[in-house]
Amino acid sequence: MSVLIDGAVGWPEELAAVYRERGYWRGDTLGELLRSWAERSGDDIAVVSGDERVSYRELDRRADVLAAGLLDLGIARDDRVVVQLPNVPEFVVLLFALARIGAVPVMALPAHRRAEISHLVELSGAVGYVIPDVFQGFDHRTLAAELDVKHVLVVGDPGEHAALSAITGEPRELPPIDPAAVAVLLISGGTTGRPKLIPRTHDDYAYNARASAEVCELTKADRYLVALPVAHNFPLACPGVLGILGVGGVAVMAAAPSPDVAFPLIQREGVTVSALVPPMARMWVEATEWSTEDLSTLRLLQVGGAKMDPDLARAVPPALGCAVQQVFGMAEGLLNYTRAEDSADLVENTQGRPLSPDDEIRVVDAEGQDVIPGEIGELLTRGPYTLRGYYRAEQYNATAFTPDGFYRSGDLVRQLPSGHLVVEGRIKDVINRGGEKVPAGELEDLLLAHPGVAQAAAIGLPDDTLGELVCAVIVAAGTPPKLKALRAHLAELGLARYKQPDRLVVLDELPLTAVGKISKRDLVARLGA
Ligand code: OOB
Repeated sequence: MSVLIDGAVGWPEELAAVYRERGYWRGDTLGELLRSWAERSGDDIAVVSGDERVSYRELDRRADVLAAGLLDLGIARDDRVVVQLPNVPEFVVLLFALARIGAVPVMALPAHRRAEISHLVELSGAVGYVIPDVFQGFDHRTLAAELDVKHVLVVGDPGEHAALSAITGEPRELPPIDPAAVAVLLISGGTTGRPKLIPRTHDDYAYNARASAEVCELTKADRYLVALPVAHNFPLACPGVLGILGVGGVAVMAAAPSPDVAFPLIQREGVTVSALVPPMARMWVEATEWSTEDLSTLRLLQVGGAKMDPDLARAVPPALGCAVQQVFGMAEGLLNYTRAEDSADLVENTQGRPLSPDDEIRVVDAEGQDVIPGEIGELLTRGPYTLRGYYRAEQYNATAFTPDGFYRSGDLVRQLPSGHLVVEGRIKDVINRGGEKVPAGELEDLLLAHPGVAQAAAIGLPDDTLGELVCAVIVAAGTPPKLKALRAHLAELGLARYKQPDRLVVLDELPLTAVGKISKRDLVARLGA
């Protein structure tokens, strides 16, 4: 097993050799890829954001200038930098600048707050934190001031910190970066306890984006709307920004995925493809009833992150005038897509099939034995772009992977003879709130910190709009707190708002399993009706 950077586990050499031989891993780094794209596409537009249009050549130049500036500042190879930017061109420039110097972005989401960010800084040992000044009413500079991180760089008004725009240097020849090294650290939503970091290498992430672009049949005529937060794997590399730049198309940045922001951009920029979570796809469909924008350029809408209702899958094409694609993916790696040639039945009723011919899929029972084909079991996977271990999580890795390196996804699926997967549920303790992942354990720990909470269980309850709502079930210590007070308490502790409970249920006692653990299954059965 190779070590990628301190604390990250790589693929065994025999498998790595196979992945190279089959052309999945081409030995390119993200930094070099941008250079070759700039040589190919020159003055073509790469990124659009508001009135700003950045050509491939200009993106390449900005990445060089920033890379030199970061080096001059003292940020070096293998250093980690927590990046918490909304959908702005600076995100793209920074991603490539860091890649060129071999420093590693930790992809925080804009909605993260002190609890998540301080954890990410600590876990990654980050030397830098890059933020907007104020985004959606939240002043990131105030949060940054509370953290123990050497460099805070701000897009916009820096206040007491440094402006990212001031980090410039004379472009220079840089030492080569190993394509097998970690390019980005993505955040897991699917793990027990605090979020884990997912190391993705240049080789594997470049393949992830390139192969996804092929499946989506992207060409340079495509214009991809970055509607979801760009730091998320889906809009970043499935095929997302990296995929569209790889074919010479245009990435159009949207400040938010809502129809009032997205539709005018689709019309103005002639957007052809975008990616959404199911609740937002539903909003787009509904908004077509009254919207006046011309959406006729749209040819493909990808929907994933949470299970899409077949009715919604059927409603997208007539309402939006485009094809729909189901995407069942995970930041850990494995991506499943429905294909253009799939029947309507497969597109509407399955979550797609694996991206790579070398994605290995097992569906196993509680004992880890393969189920009879077609039956439901846990999805295990291994392949050319699926992680072999979380970053700095040795103990956790011992159970999150099989001894032969399959990742235990925690998702319950069944596989059709065609290879398509149907997601049937999950065994991991995570709530999927409309595609946003809420690790139950993380929420429970913070609930227990409230003096009025003696015991706590966080569960997902079915919801028509979001798929699942976050429900806190507690046993009170003394007078039971109200939901509003608990939410205020969690905000005080710096938990992202999307992880806050939508509902509160107070019980005299929590049901237990035979081995004395809280039985969430019983709770969901009791409260979910
Ligand atoms: C995407 O990535 P993550 O890391 O935020 O979440 C992964 C988990 C999966 O393990 C599964 O539980 C759930 O989200 N999920 C779906 C799904 N897509 C993701 N469950 C049912 N149906 C689907 N279509 O969510 C992600 C990453 C890349 C592309 C798309 C989504």
